[in-house]
Amino acid sequence: MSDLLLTHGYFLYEDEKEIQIMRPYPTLGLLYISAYLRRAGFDVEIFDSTFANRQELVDRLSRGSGVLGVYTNLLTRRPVLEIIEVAKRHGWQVVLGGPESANYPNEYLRAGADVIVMGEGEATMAELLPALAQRGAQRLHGVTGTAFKDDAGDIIINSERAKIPDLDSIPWPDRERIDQARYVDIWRRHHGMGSVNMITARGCPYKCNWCSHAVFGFTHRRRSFLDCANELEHIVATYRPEQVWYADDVFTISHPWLYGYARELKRRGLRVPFETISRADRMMKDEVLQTLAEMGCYRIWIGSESGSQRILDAMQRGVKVDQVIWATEAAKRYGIQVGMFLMWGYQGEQIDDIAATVELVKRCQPNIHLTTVAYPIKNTGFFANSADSIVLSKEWSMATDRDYRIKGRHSRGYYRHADAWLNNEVEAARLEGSDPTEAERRRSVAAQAREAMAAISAQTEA
Ligand code: B12
Ligand code: SF4
Repeated sequence: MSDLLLTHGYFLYEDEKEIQIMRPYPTLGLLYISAYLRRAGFDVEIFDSTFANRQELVDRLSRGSGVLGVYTNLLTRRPVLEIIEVAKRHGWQVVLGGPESANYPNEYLRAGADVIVMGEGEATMAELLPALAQRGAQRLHGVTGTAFKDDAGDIIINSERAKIPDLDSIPWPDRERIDQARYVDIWRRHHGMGSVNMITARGCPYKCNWCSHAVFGFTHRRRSFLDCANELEHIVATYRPEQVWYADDVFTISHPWLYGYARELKRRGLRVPFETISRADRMMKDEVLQTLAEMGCYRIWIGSESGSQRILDAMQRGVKVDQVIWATEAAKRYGIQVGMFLMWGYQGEQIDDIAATVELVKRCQPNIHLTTVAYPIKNTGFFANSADSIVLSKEWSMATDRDYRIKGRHSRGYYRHADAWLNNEVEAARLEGSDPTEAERRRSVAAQAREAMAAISAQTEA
Protein backbone atom coordinates (compact mmCIF):
# COMPACT_ATOMS: atom_id res chain seq x y z
CA MET A 1 0.00 0.00 0.00
CA SER A 2 1.32 3.46 -0.89
CA ASP A 3 1.68 6.31 1.64
CA LEU A 4 -0.65 8.48 -0.40
CA LEU A 5 -3.16 8.12 -3.22
CA LEU A 6 -3.79 11.36 -5.13
CA THR A 7 -6.79 12.18 -7.31
CA HIS A 8 -8.92 15.15 -8.40
CA GLY A 9 -12.51 14.18 -9.20
CA TYR A 10 -12.66 15.81 -12.62
CA PHE A 11 -14.05 13.30 -15.13
CA LEU A 12 -13.70 14.71 -18.63
CA TYR A 13 -16.16 12.33 -20.24
CA GLU A 14 -18.94 13.61 -17.93
CA ASP A 15 -18.41 17.14 -19.22
CA GLU A 16 -20.29 17.60 -22.49
CA LYS A 17 -18.74 20.99 -23.18
CA GLU A 18 -15.23 19.68 -22.65
CA ILE A 19 -15.92 16.68 -24.90
CA GLN A 20 -16.62 19.24 -27.66
CA ILE A 21 -13.54 21.30 -26.81
CA MET A 22 -11.16 18.41 -26.04
CA ARG A 23 -8.20 20.41 -24.77
CA PRO A 24 -7.33 18.37 -21.67
CA TYR A 25 -4.34 19.03 -19.42
CA PRO A 26 -3.31 17.19 -16.28
CA THR A 27 -3.63 18.86 -12.88
CA LEU A 28 -0.12 20.17 -12.27
CA GLY A 29 -0.61 20.71 -8.51
CA LEU A 30 -1.00 16.96 -7.92
CA LEU A 31 2.00 16.15 -10.10
CA TYR A 32 4.12 18.64 -8.15
CA ILE A 33 3.07 17.11 -4.82
CA SER A 34 3.78 13.61 -6.06
CA ALA A 35 7.27 14.57 -7.30
CA TYR A 36 8.14 16.37 -4.07
CA LEU A 37 6.95 13.58 -1.79
CA ARG A 38 8.55 10.80 -3.83
CA ARG A 39 11.86 12.61 -3.71
CA ALA A 40 11.42 12.79 0.09
CA GLY A 41 11.01 9.00 0.17
CA PHE A 42 7.22 8.62 0.27
CA ASP A 43 5.43 6.11 -1.89
CA VAL A 44 2.79 7.97 -3.92
CA GLU A 45 0.18 6.72 -6.36
CA ILE A 46 -1.90 8.94 -8.66
CA PHE A 47 -5.38 8.06 -9.85
CA ASP A 48 -5.81 10.56 -12.66
CA SER A 49 -9.57 10.80 -12.98
CA THR A 50 -9.53 12.86 -16.22
CA PHE A 51 -10.09 9.91 -18.56
CA ALA A 52 -11.58 7.56 -15.95
CA ASN A 53 -15.13 7.14 -14.69
CA ARG A 54 -16.49 7.32 -11.18
CA GLN A 55 -16.93 3.57 -10.85
CA GLU A 56 -13.24 2.98 -11.55
CA LEU A 57 -12.35 5.37 -8.75
CA VAL A 58 -14.87 3.73 -6.42
CA ASP A 59 -13.31 0.34 -7.28
CA ARG A 60 -9.85 1.68 -6.49
CA LEU A 61 -11.02 3.10 -3.18
CA SER A 62 -12.69 -0.15 -2.21
CA ARG A 63 -9.40 -2.07 -2.66
CA GLY A 64 -7.77 -1.16 0.67
CA SER A 65 -7.33 2.13 2.46
CA GLY A 66 -4.72 4.70 3.51
CA VAL A 67 -4.40 8.44 2.93
CA LEU A 68 -6.30 9.90 -0.01
CA GLY A 69 -5.40 13.39 -1.26
CA VAL A 70 -7.88 15.20 -3.51
CA TYR A 71 -7.39 18.38 -5.55
CA THR A 72 -10.42 20.65 -5.42
CA ASN A 73 -11.58 23.62 -7.49
CA LEU A 74 -14.97 25.23 -7.55
CA LEU A 75 -16.23 23.15 -10.43
CA THR A 76 -15.62 19.77 -8.80
CA ARG A 77 -17.48 20.27 -5.49
CA ARG A 78 -20.08 17.54 -6.06
CA PRO A 79 -17.72 14.80 -7.26
CA VAL A 80 -15.31 15.65 -4.44
CA LEU A 81 -18.10 15.35 -1.85
CA GLU A 82 -18.99 11.97 -3.32
CA ILE A 83 -15.36 10.86 -3.22
CA ILE A 84 -15.12 11.88 0.45
CA GLU A 85 -18.22 9.82 1.23
CA VAL A 86 -17.01 6.69 -0.59
CA ALA A 87 -13.45 7.01 0.75
CA LYS A 88 -14.60 7.37 4.34
CA ARG A 89 -16.84 4.33 3.95
CA HIS A 90 -13.77 2.33 2.94
CA GLY A 91 -11.64 3.62 5.81
CA TRP A 92 -9.48 6.25 4.08
CA GLN A 93 -8.13 9.38 5.75
CA VAL A 94 -9.08 12.17 3.39
CA VAL A 95 -6.92 15.24 2.80
CA LEU A 96 -8.12 18.00 0.46
CA GLY A 97 -6.03 20.67 -1.27
CA GLY A 98 -6.42 23.34 -3.97
CA PRO A 99 -8.39 26.61 -4.07
CA GLU A 100 -11.94 25.38 -3.37
CA SER A 101 -11.31 23.54 -0.09
CA ALA A 102 -9.11 26.43 1.12
CA ASN A 103 -12.15 28.67 0.65
CA TYR A 104 -14.55 26.33 2.46
CA PRO A 105 -12.56 24.41 5.12
CA ASN A 106 -15.47 24.22 7.58
CA GLU A 107 -17.92 22.90 5.00
CA TYR A 108 -15.55 20.21 3.72
CA LEU A 109 -14.49 19.12 7.21
CA ARG A 110 -18.13 18.83 8.21
CA ALA A 111 -18.76 16.81 5.05
CA GLY A 112 -16.26 14.21 6.29
CA ALA A 113 -12.82 15.31 5.08
CA ASP A 114 -10.14 14.81 7.73
CA VAL A 115 -7.70 17.56 6.81
CA ILE A 116 -7.68 20.60 4.53
CA VAL A 117 -4.32 21.75 3.22
CA MET A 118 -4.51 25.49 2.67
CA GLY A 119 -2.08 26.99 0.17
CA GLU A 120 1.03 25.43 -1.32
CA GLY A 121 0.90 21.69 -0.75
CA GLU A 122 4.40 20.21 -1.04
CA ALA A 123 6.06 21.00 2.30
CA THR A 124 2.78 20.75 4.20
CA MET A 125 2.15 17.22 2.92
CA ALA A 126 5.69 16.13 3.77
CA GLU A 127 5.03 17.11 7.40
CA LEU A 128 1.39 16.05 7.45
CA LEU A 129 1.79 12.42 6.32
CA PRO A 130 4.01 11.38 9.27
CA ALA A 131 1.88 13.49 11.66
CA LEU A 132 -1.28 11.70 10.47
CA ALA A 133 0.35 8.30 10.99
CA GLN A 134 1.75 9.13 14.43
CA ARG A 135 -0.89 11.40 15.96
CA GLY A 136 -4.04 10.76 13.96
CA ALA A 137 -6.26 13.27 12.17
CA GLN A 138 -7.58 14.92 15.37
CA ARG A 139 -4.19 15.99 16.76
CA LEU A 140 -2.64 18.02 14.02
CA HIS A 141 -2.07 21.14 16.13
CA GLY A 142 0.94 23.04 14.85
CA VAL A 143 1.07 21.48 11.37
CA THR A 144 1.08 24.82 9.60
CA GLY A 145 -1.04 25.25 6.50
CA THR A 146 -3.73 22.79 7.62
CA ALA A 147 -7.25 22.76 9.09
CA PHE A 148 -8.76 19.76 10.89
CA LYS A 149 -11.33 18.68 13.49
CA ASP A 150 -9.98 18.02 17.00
CA ASP A 151 -11.17 15.33 19.45
CA ALA A 152 -14.08 17.52 20.52
CA GLY A 153 -15.15 18.00 16.92
CA ASP A 154 -14.07 21.66 16.91
CA ILE A 155 -12.50 22.97 13.74
CA ILE A 156 -8.89 24.07 14.22
CA ILE A 157 -7.25 26.25 11.61
CA ASN A 158 -3.48 26.19 12.02
CA SER A 159 -1.37 29.20 11.05
CA GLU A 160 -0.31 29.72 7.46
CA ARG A 161 2.78 27.92 6.18
CA ALA A 162 5.61 30.00 4.73
CA LYS A 163 5.83 29.59 0.97
CA ILE A 164 8.74 27.72 -0.55
CA PRO A 165 11.21 30.54 -1.26
CA ASP A 166 13.15 28.87 -4.08
CA LEU A 167 10.91 27.27 -6.69
CA ASP A 168 13.93 25.70 -8.39
CA SER A 169 14.31 23.53 -5.29
CA ILE A 170 11.05 21.74 -6.17
CA PRO A 171 11.26 18.81 -8.57
CA TRP A 172 9.37 19.10 -11.86
CA PRO A 173 5.81 17.75 -12.01
CA ASP A 174 5.65 13.94 -11.96
CA ARG A 175 4.25 13.59 -15.49
CA GLU A 176 5.78 10.11 -15.69
CA ARG A 177 3.27 8.87 -13.09
CA ILE A 178 0.22 9.54 -15.27
CA ASP A 179 -0.65 8.80 -18.86
CA GLN A 180 0.75 12.11 -20.14
CA ALA A 181 1.12 10.63 -23.63
CA ARG A 182 -2.66 10.22 -23.81
CA TYR A 183 -3.16 13.94 -23.21
CA VAL A 184 -0.66 14.76 -25.95
CA ASP A 185 -2.26 12.26 -28.28
CA ILE A 186 -5.79 13.63 -27.73
CA TRP A 187 -4.54 17.12 -28.49
CA ARG A 188 -2.85 15.88 -31.64
CA ARG A 189 -5.93 14.00 -32.85
CA HIS A 190 -8.34 16.86 -32.15
CA HIS A 191 -6.20 19.90 -32.92
CA GLY A 192 -3.34 18.63 -35.04
CA MET A 193 -0.80 19.59 -32.36
CA GLY A 194 0.15 17.61 -29.25
CA SER A 195 0.36 19.90 -26.22
CA VAL A 196 1.87 19.84 -22.72
CA ASN A 197 1.30 22.37 -19.91
CA MET A 198 3.98 23.82 -17.63
CA ILE A 199 4.30 26.80 -15.29
CA THR A 200 7.23 29.17 -14.83
CA ALA A 201 5.99 31.03 -11.73
CA ARG A 202 3.56 30.85 -8.81
CA GLY A 203 1.14 33.52 -7.68
CA CYS A 204 -0.01 36.85 -9.04
CA PRO A 205 0.45 40.19 -7.22
CA TYR A 206 -2.41 41.96 -9.03
CA LYS A 207 -5.72 42.53 -7.28
CA CYS A 208 -8.46 41.96 -9.88
CA ASN A 209 -11.50 41.86 -7.66
CA TRP A 210 -13.10 38.66 -8.95
CA CYS A 211 -9.95 36.54 -9.08
CA SER A 212 -9.26 33.82 -6.52
CA HIS A 213 -5.95 34.04 -4.63
CA ALA A 214 -6.78 31.17 -2.29
CA VAL A 215 -3.60 29.18 -2.90
CA PHE A 216 -0.68 31.53 -3.49
CA GLY A 217 -2.08 34.74 -1.98
CA PHE A 218 -0.75 37.91 -3.60
CA THR A 219 2.85 36.72 -3.70
CA HIS A 220 4.78 36.14 -6.90
CA ARG A 221 7.71 33.76 -7.17
CA ARG A 222 9.51 32.83 -10.34
CA ARG A 223 11.54 29.83 -11.31
CA SER A 224 14.91 30.58 -12.91
CA PHE A 225 14.83 30.59 -16.68
CA LEU A 226 17.52 27.89 -16.67
CA ASP A 227 15.31 25.51 -14.68
CA CYS A 228 12.37 26.27 -16.99
CA ALA A 229 14.49 25.72 -20.09
CA ASN A 230 15.67 22.39 -18.65
CA GLU A 231 12.08 21.32 -18.02
CA LEU A 232 10.99 22.36 -21.50
CA GLU A 233 13.87 20.43 -23.02
CA HIS A 234 12.86 17.38 -20.98
CA ILE A 235 9.20 17.73 -22.06
CA VAL A 236 10.16 17.96 -25.72
CA ALA A 237 12.53 15.00 -25.51
CA THR A 238 10.05 12.83 -23.60
CA TYR A 239 6.61 13.65 -25.01
CA ARG A 240 7.43 15.24 -28.37
CA PRO A 241 4.55 17.77 -28.25
CA GLU A 242 4.16 20.19 -31.14
CA GLN A 243 3.34 23.00 -28.68
CA VAL A 244 3.28 23.88 -25.01
CA TRP A 245 0.93 25.90 -22.88
CA TYR A 246 2.51 28.10 -20.23
CA ALA A 247 -0.30 28.02 -17.65
CA ASP A 248 1.10 31.02 -15.75
CA ASP A 249 -1.26 33.73 -14.51
CA VAL A 250 0.68 36.50 -16.32
CA PHE A 251 3.43 35.07 -18.53
CA THR A 252 5.01 38.44 -19.42
CA ILE A 253 4.96 39.83 -15.89
CA SER A 254 8.78 40.09 -15.67
CA HIS A 255 10.43 41.41 -18.81
CA PRO A 256 14.03 40.70 -17.73
CA TRP A 257 13.02 37.10 -17.03
CA LEU A 258 11.26 36.81 -20.39
CA TYR A 259 14.30 38.11 -22.29
CA GLY A 260 16.59 35.77 -20.34
CA TYR A 261 14.38 32.76 -21.01
CA ALA A 262 14.13 33.63 -24.70
CA ARG A 263 17.94 33.98 -24.97
CA GLU A 264 18.42 30.62 -23.24
CA LEU A 265 15.94 28.83 -25.51
CA LYS A 266 17.59 30.36 -28.56
CA ARG A 267 21.04 29.30 -27.34
CA ARG A 268 19.73 25.72 -27.07
CA GLY A 269 18.00 25.89 -30.45
CA LEU A 270 14.69 25.21 -28.72
CA ARG A 271 11.75 26.90 -30.43
CA VAL A 272 8.49 25.32 -29.35
CA PRO A 273 5.23 26.99 -30.46
CA PHE A 274 3.18 28.00 -27.42
CA GLU A 275 0.12 29.81 -26.18
CA THR A 276 -0.20 31.64 -22.90
CA ILE A 277 -2.06 34.36 -20.96
CA SER A 278 -1.02 37.88 -20.05
CA ARG A 279 -2.21 41.36 -19.17
CA ALA A 280 -2.15 44.19 -21.70
CA ASP A 281 -0.18 46.47 -19.37
CA ARG A 282 2.63 43.88 -19.20
CA MET A 283 2.85 43.75 -23.00
CA MET A 284 3.34 47.44 -23.75
CA LYS A 285 6.70 47.16 -25.49
CA ASP A 286 7.54 46.09 -29.01
CA GLU A 287 10.50 44.20 -27.57
CA VAL A 288 8.15 42.00 -25.48
CA LEU A 289 6.05 41.08 -28.50
CA GLN A 290 9.04 40.55 -30.72
CA THR A 291 10.56 38.27 -28.08
CA LEU A 292 7.34 36.30 -27.73
CA ALA A 293 7.10 35.88 -31.50
CA GLU A 294 10.72 34.74 -31.78
CA MET A 295 10.21 32.22 -28.97
CA GLY A 296 7.29 30.66 -30.87
CA CYS A 297 4.26 32.29 -29.23
CA TYR A 298 1.44 31.76 -31.71
CA ARG A 299 -1.43 32.89 -29.49
CA ILE A 300 -1.65 35.17 -26.50
CA TRP A 301 -4.77 35.40 -24.36
CA ILE A 302 -5.45 38.82 -22.93
CA GLY A 303 -7.82 39.27 -20.00
CA SER A 304 -9.52 42.27 -21.54
CA GLU A 305 -12.76 41.82 -19.54
CA SER A 306 -14.58 45.05 -20.49
CA GLY A 307 -14.37 47.91 -22.98
CA SER A 308 -15.60 50.29 -20.31
CA GLN A 309 -12.89 51.97 -18.25
CA ARG A 310 -15.43 52.57 -15.50
CA ILE A 311 -15.99 48.81 -15.16
CA LEU A 312 -12.28 47.97 -15.44
CA ASP A 313 -11.64 50.40 -12.59
CA ALA A 314 -14.47 48.90 -10.53
CA MET A 315 -12.84 45.48 -11.06
CA GLN A 316 -9.51 46.93 -9.84
CA ARG A 317 -8.09 45.50 -12.99
CA GLY A 318 -5.29 48.07 -13.20
CA VAL A 319 -5.42 48.14 -17.01
CA LYS A 320 -6.50 50.89 -19.43
CA VAL A 321 -8.72 50.20 -22.43
CA ASP A 322 -6.09 51.93 -24.60
CA GLN A 323 -3.49 49.44 -23.42
CA VAL A 324 -5.70 46.57 -24.54
CA ILE A 325 -6.07 48.19 -27.96
CA TRP A 326 -2.32 48.76 -28.28
CA ALA A 327 -1.35 45.28 -27.05
CA THR A 328 -3.87 43.57 -29.33
CA GLU A 329 -2.79 45.46 -32.41
CA ALA A 330 0.90 45.04 -31.61
CA ALA A 331 0.56 41.28 -31.03
CA LYS A 332 -1.14 40.88 -34.39
CA ARG A 333 1.59 42.97 -36.04
CA TYR A 334 4.11 40.43 -34.80
CA GLY A 335 2.05 37.57 -36.18
CA ILE A 336 0.70 36.44 -32.80
CA GLN A 337 -2.98 35.52 -32.66
CA VAL A 338 -4.98 37.22 -29.93
CA GLY A 339 -7.55 35.57 -27.70
CA MET A 340 -9.66 37.93 -25.60
CA PHE A 341 -11.37 37.03 -22.32
CA LEU A 342 -14.43 39.16 -21.62
CA MET A 343 -16.73 39.33 -18.64
CA TRP A 344 -20.38 40.36 -18.58
CA GLY A 345 -22.37 41.46 -15.60
CA TYR A 346 -19.73 42.83 -13.25
CA GLN A 347 -21.19 45.03 -10.50
CA GLY A 348 -22.60 48.28 -11.85
CA GLU A 349 -22.42 47.31 -15.54
CA GLN A 350 -25.02 49.14 -17.65
CA ILE A 351 -26.00 48.70 -21.27
CA ASP A 352 -23.59 51.52 -22.25
CA ASP A 353 -20.70 49.57 -20.72
CA ILE A 354 -21.74 46.53 -22.76
CA ALA A 355 -21.83 48.77 -25.85
CA ALA A 356 -18.27 49.89 -25.02
CA THR A 357 -17.18 46.23 -24.88
CA VAL A 358 -18.80 45.54 -28.25
CA GLU A 359 -16.98 48.57 -29.72
CA LEU A 360 -13.66 47.42 -28.26
CA VAL A 361 -13.90 43.92 -29.69
CA LYS A 362 -15.07 45.29 -33.05
CA ARG A 363 -12.08 47.57 -33.15
CA CYS A 364 -9.49 45.04 -31.93
CA GLN A 365 -10.79 42.12 -34.01
CA PRO A 366 -9.12 39.44 -31.87
CA ASN A 367 -8.80 35.99 -33.46
CA ILE A 368 -10.99 34.54 -30.70
CA HIS A 369 -13.02 36.08 -27.93
CA LEU A 370 -14.66 34.25 -25.05
CA THR A 371 -17.25 35.65 -22.65
CA THR A 372 -18.25 34.61 -19.13
CA VAL A 373 -20.91 35.99 -16.85
CA ALA A 374 -19.20 37.24 -13.69
CA TYR A 375 -19.78 35.17 -10.56
CA PRO A 376 -18.40 35.86 -7.11
CA ILE A 377 -15.83 33.31 -5.94
CA LYS A 378 -15.63 32.99 -2.16
CA ASN A 379 -12.98 35.14 -0.45
CA THR A 380 -12.58 37.54 -3.36
CA GLY A 381 -13.18 41.30 -3.30
CA PHE A 382 -16.15 40.79 -5.62
CA PHE A 383 -17.70 38.35 -3.14
CA ALA A 384 -17.13 40.73 -0.22
CA ASN A 385 -18.55 43.73 -2.13
CA SER A 386 -21.71 41.90 -3.08
CA ALA A 387 -22.09 39.89 0.16
CA ASP A 388 -25.40 41.59 1.03
CA SER A 389 -27.02 40.69 -2.26
CA ILE A 390 -25.61 37.19 -2.90
CA VAL A 391 -28.09 34.32 -2.95
CA LEU A 392 -27.49 30.62 -3.41
CA SER A 393 -30.67 28.98 -4.57
CA LYS A 394 -29.39 25.42 -4.08
CA GLU A 395 -27.93 23.56 -1.11
CA TRP A 396 -24.20 24.34 -0.81
CA SER A 397 -23.39 20.67 -1.47
CA MET A 398 -25.35 20.68 -4.74
CA ALA A 399 -24.05 24.03 -5.97
CA THR A 400 -20.78 25.65 -7.05
CA ASP A 401 -19.67 29.28 -6.70
CA ARG A 402 -20.97 29.70 -10.24
CA ASP A 403 -24.49 29.30 -8.84
CA TYR A 404 -24.28 32.43 -6.70
CA ARG A 405 -26.79 34.96 -7.96
CA ILE A 406 -26.60 38.63 -7.19
CA LYS A 407 -29.99 40.12 -6.41
CA GLY A 408 -31.05 42.73 -8.94
CA ARG A 409 -28.66 41.51 -11.59
CA HIS A 410 -29.83 40.43 -15.04
CA SER A 411 -30.59 36.81 -15.91
CA ARG A 412 -28.32 34.53 -17.94
CA GLY A 413 -30.80 35.01 -20.81
CA TYR A 414 -29.96 38.71 -20.87
CA TYR A 415 -26.27 37.90 -21.33
CA ARG A 416 -27.07 35.41 -24.09
CA HIS A 417 -28.48 38.42 -25.95
CA ALA A 418 -25.28 40.32 -25.09
CA ASP A 419 -23.29 37.48 -26.71
CA ALA A 420 -25.49 37.63 -29.82
CA TRP A 421 -25.06 41.40 -30.01
CA LEU A 422 -21.29 41.14 -29.61
CA ASN A 423 -20.69 38.21 -31.94
CA ASN A 424 -22.84 39.59 -34.75
CA GLU A 425 -21.42 43.13 -34.56
CA VAL A 426 -17.87 41.79 -34.59
CA GLU A 427 -18.61 39.47 -37.50
CA ALA A 428 -20.37 42.29 -39.40
CA ALA A 429 -17.28 44.49 -39.02
CA ARG A 430 -15.14 41.60 -40.30
CA LEU A 431 -17.37 41.02 -43.34
CA GLU A 432 -17.81 44.68 -44.25
CA GLY A 433 -15.42 44.66 -47.22
CA SER A 434 -15.94 41.11 -48.48
CA ASP A 435 -19.67 40.45 -48.04
CA PRO A 436 -21.71 43.62 -47.38
CA THR A 437 -25.06 41.77 -47.59
CA GLU A 438 -24.11 39.29 -44.90
CA ALA A 439 -22.57 42.13 -42.87
CA GLU A 440 -25.89 44.00 -43.02
CA ARG A 441 -27.81 40.87 -41.97
CA ARG A 442 -25.44 40.40 -39.02
CA ARG A 443 -25.87 44.01 -37.95
CA SER A 444 -29.62 43.59 -37.97
CA VAL A 445 -29.37 40.44 -35.77
CA ALA A 446 -27.11 42.42 -33.41
CA ALA A 447 -29.66 45.25 -33.26
CA GLN A 448 -32.45 42.80 -32.42
CA ALA A 449 -30.37 41.35 -29.59
CA ARG A 450 -29.71 44.83 -28.25
CA GLU A 451 -33.42 45.64 -28.41
CA ALA A 452 -34.23 42.44 -26.55
CA MET A 453 -31.84 43.52 -23.81
CA ALA A 454 -33.40 46.96 -23.62
CA ALA A 455 -36.84 45.34 -23.34
CA ILE A 456 -35.65 43.08 -20.50
CA SER A 457 -34.15 46.13 -18.72
CA ALA A 458 -37.39 48.08 -19.12
CA GLN A 459 -39.41 45.14 -17.76
CA THR A 460 -37.08 44.77 -14.76
CA GLU A 461 -37.33 48.45 -13.94
CA ALA A 462 -41.16 48.52 -14.29
C1 B12 B 1 -4.40 26.23 -15.82
C2 B12 B 1 -5.69 26.59 -15.16
C3 B12 B 1 -6.86 26.07 -15.69
C4 B12 B 1 -6.89 25.05 -16.81
C5 B12 B 1 -6.81 23.68 -16.11
C6 B12 B 1 -5.99 22.71 -16.87
C7 B12 B 1 -5.21 21.89 -15.92
N1 B12 B 1 -5.70 20.74 -15.63
O1 B12 B 1 -4.18 22.34 -15.45
C8 B12 B 1 -8.28 25.29 -17.44
C9 B12 B 1 -8.22 26.38 -18.48
C10 B12 B 1 -8.95 24.07 -18.04
C11 B12 B 1 -9.00 25.85 -16.22
C12 B12 B 1 -10.34 25.79 -16.08
C13 B12 B 1 -10.99 26.27 -14.97
N2 B12 B 1 -10.49 27.02 -14.00
CO1 B12 B 1 -8.62 27.32 -13.80
N3 B12 B 1 -6.81 27.79 -13.46
C14 B12 B 1 -5.71 27.43 -14.04
C15 B12 B 1 -4.52 28.16 -13.39
C16 B12 B 1 -4.21 29.42 -14.19
C17 B12 B 1 -3.25 27.37 -13.20
C18 B12 B 1 -3.42 26.00 -12.51
C19 B12 B 1 -2.06 25.47 -12.16
O2 B12 B 1 -1.49 24.69 -12.88
N4 B12 B 1 -1.49 25.95 -11.03
C20 B12 B 1 -0.17 25.59 -10.55
C21 B12 B 1 -0.24 24.57 -9.41
C22 B12 B 1 1.16 24.28 -8.92
O3 B12 B 1 -0.99 25.17 -8.36
P1 B12 B 1 -2.26 24.42 -7.72
O4 B12 B 1 -2.97 23.68 -8.75
O5 B12 B 1 -3.03 25.40 -6.95
O6 B12 B 1 -1.60 23.35 -6.73
C23 B12 B 1 -1.00 23.67 -5.48
C24 B12 B 1 -1.97 23.80 -4.29
O7 B12 B 1 -3.28 24.11 -4.66
C25 B12 B 1 -1.87 22.51 -3.56
N5 B12 B 1 -2.70 21.38 -4.01
C26 B12 B 1 -3.26 21.16 -5.20
N6 B12 B 1 -3.87 19.96 -5.23
C27 B12 B 1 -3.71 19.41 -4.04
C28 B12 B 1 -4.14 18.20 -3.53
C29 B12 B 1 -3.81 17.85 -2.23
C30 B12 B 1 -4.25 16.57 -1.67
C31 B12 B 1 -3.07 18.75 -1.43
C32 B12 B 1 -2.73 18.41 -0.07
C33 B12 B 1 -2.64 19.98 -1.94
C34 B12 B 1 -2.97 20.31 -3.24
O8 B12 B 1 -0.52 22.16 -3.77
C35 B12 B 1 -0.16 22.45 -5.12
C36 B12 B 1 1.30 22.70 -5.21
O9 B12 B 1 1.72 23.67 -4.28
C37 B12 B 1 -5.16 28.50 -12.00
C38 B12 B 1 -4.56 29.69 -11.29
C39 B12 B 1 -3.27 29.30 -10.61
N7 B12 B 1 -2.27 30.07 -10.83
O10 B12 B 1 -3.14 28.28 -9.95
C40 B12 B 1 -6.63 28.70 -12.36
C41 B12 B 1 -7.70 28.40 -11.32
C42 B12 B 1 -7.35 27.14 -10.57
N8 B12 B 1 -8.94 28.14 -12.15
C43 B12 B 1 -9.98 28.61 -11.65
C44 B12 B 1 -11.27 28.45 -12.21
C45 B12 B 1 -12.39 29.26 -11.58
C46 B12 B 1 -11.48 27.61 -13.28
C47 B12 B 1 -12.83 27.22 -13.89
C48 B12 B 1 -13.89 26.86 -12.87
C49 B12 B 1 -13.24 28.35 -14.82
C50 B12 B 1 -14.64 28.20 -15.39
N9 B12 B 1 -14.79 27.46 -16.42
O11 B12 B 1 -15.54 28.81 -14.86
C51 B12 B 1 -12.45 26.01 -14.77
C52 B12 B 1 -12.61 24.67 -14.04
C53 B12 B 1 -12.07 23.54 -14.88
C54 B12 B 1 -12.25 22.16 -14.32
N10 B12 B 1 -12.65 21.29 -15.18
O12 B12 B 1 -12.06 21.83 -13.19
C55 B12 B 1 -9.73 29.32 -10.32
C56 B12 B 1 -10.17 28.41 -9.19
C57 B12 B 1 -10.95 29.17 -8.13
C58 B12 B 1 -11.56 28.23 -7.12
N11 B12 B 1 -11.82 28.76 -5.97
O13 B12 B 1 -11.81 27.09 -7.36
C59 B12 B 1 -8.18 29.59 -10.40
C60 B12 B 1 -7.48 29.61 -9.04
C61 B12 B 1 -8.04 30.93 -11.15
C62 B12 B 1 -8.33 32.14 -10.31
N12 B12 B 1 -7.30 32.82 -9.84
O14 B12 B 1 -9.46 32.49 -10.03
N13 B12 B 1 -8.15 26.36 -15.33
S1 SF4 C 1 -7.04 38.04 -13.12
FE1 SF4 C 1 -4.96 37.59 -13.75
S2 SF4 C 1 -3.86 39.51 -13.41
FE2 SF4 C 1 -5.76 39.68 -12.28
S3 SF4 C 1 -5.23 39.02 -10.21
FE3 SF4 C 1 -6.01 37.22 -11.31
S4 SF4 C 1 -4.25 36.19 -12.15
FE4 SF4 C 1 -3.63 38.27 -11.57
